[in-house]
Amino acid sequence: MSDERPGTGGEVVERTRVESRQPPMWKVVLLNDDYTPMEFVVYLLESIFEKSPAEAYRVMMLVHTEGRGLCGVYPFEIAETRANRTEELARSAGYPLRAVVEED
Ligand code: TYC
Repeated sequence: MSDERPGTGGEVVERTRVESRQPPMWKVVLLNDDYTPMEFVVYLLESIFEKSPAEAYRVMMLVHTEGRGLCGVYPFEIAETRANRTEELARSAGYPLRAVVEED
């Protein structure tokens, strides 16, 4: 009787999972605070994270009620750049808004 288990008969065993060869992705997570105006957060989500007005409002309200919310998932450099631009714009407007990058 032949052994039908893969990898026991000298054949090449191919990996079928492709995910592990992709570069890791990174989340940009927006944090709530008591000072940044809602309209300013909506504006940042539209201009930096390319959200529609409705989606930007939804994410802003999620952060406002839950404490944190996902802005998007990107390769590391894009995630870092968008998080930095978010905090820079907030800082220059005088707001303490935080956007953090986390591995997906
Ligand atoms: N909590 C803020 C307010 O009541 C609004 C806000 C939403 C702030 C989302 C930050 O990431 C944030 N003005």
